[in-house]
Amino acid sequence: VFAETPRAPRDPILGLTEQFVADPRTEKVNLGVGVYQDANGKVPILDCVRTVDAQLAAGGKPYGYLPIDGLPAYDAAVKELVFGAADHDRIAVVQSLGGTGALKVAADFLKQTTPDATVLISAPSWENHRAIFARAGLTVAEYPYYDAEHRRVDVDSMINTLRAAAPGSVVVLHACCHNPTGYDLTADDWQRVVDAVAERGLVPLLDMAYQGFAQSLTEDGAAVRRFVDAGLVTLVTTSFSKTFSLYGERIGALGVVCADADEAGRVLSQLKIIVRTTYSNPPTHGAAIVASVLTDPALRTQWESELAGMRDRIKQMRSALVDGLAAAGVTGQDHITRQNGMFSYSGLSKDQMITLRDDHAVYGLDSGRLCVAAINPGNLDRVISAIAAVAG
Ligand code: PLP
Ligand code: TYF
Repeated sequence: VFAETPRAPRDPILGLTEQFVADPRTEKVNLGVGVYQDANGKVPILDCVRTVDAQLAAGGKPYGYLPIDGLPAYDAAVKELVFGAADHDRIAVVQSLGGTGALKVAADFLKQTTPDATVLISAPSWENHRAIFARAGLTVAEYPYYDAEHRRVDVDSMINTLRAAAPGSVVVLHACCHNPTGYDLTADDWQRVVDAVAERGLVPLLDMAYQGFAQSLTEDGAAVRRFVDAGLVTLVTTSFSKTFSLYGERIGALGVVCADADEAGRVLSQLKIIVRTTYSNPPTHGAAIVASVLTDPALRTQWESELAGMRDRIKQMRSALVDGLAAAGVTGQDHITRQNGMFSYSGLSKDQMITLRDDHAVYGLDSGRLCVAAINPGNLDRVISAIAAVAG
């Protein structure tokens, strides 16, 4: 039956990691996949996570099934973190398998409720956005975002496209730390987007995989609150993969802000059917960790400081990269410090990225995206000299 099954292409990002792992060169540096590493090049285990892990192990709690929509304490904590003071009764939340799982549940729900809607994603966007919504059967199109010439967001073109979109179109927005470019909207830009979405009757979906990696938890969550405060029905997908360094635990959430509590109850009932027919109910451990940290004041404070530590380290590496490149004769790289989050659209061409990989063992994406969160004092000089060699 599968004799004619074609071989699918590798995931362009995760496939690159396979290539990196197979590379025998010892000086190799992986700036491909978006994983934060500490100053020693290790994926950190946060101290707040270690503490809760030890408590959970000592508690010896059995691994029973969670409710379909997830651990109640977790869902409540997510509402508080993501939506702040908004009326929680009109928000339907389900725990999800990371941010990706939240996007998938959202995509299936949108296909069920608005099957003919077009989903607009940024040009460029995280490639999985297109793949997830297309696979759910929705039409995917793009709105302009990145202005390569000026190395910034082309917000005027973005707004023009939103204003011309068919009412009911879904607009996928990166709440902060845009992946892949690193360029975010300003507060004024966000207000223009909210106004365009409201006036045109579009459906906003904010994907927030990096809350706290740009400025702070509050500032990075401001875009979500802007849409909610404007009275718009809004979908939010959130992830704790990066912010808790819990990549493999697959812990995230989908929140749907509805018109009122009754609508939220009906929406939740539909989301639960999608979950039940996809994986029945979510895993226990990541939710227990995140819920405990978010609800215990001391652990919460500790987490916020560890999150700030990751954020600050990335910013230091951005500055060091710009300074080092300037010292190596590659000037005009200030855009790297204007970007937020784990990624930098370096401005390097596909050919330069391939040379970087082939001749210097520095792995980034063909688009020019580099994961600056994987740069550390031990590999910084190699990264600088490699970029200087291909850009010079
Ligand atoms: N959305 C964006 C924009 C991302 O960059 C990522 C990164 O992994 C995700 C969603 C998915 O996150 P997760 O690993 O939690 O599925
Ligand atoms: O963009 C990244 O590198 C991260 C990690 O299919 C990732 O978001 C990459 C590809 C993928 C899933 C996660």
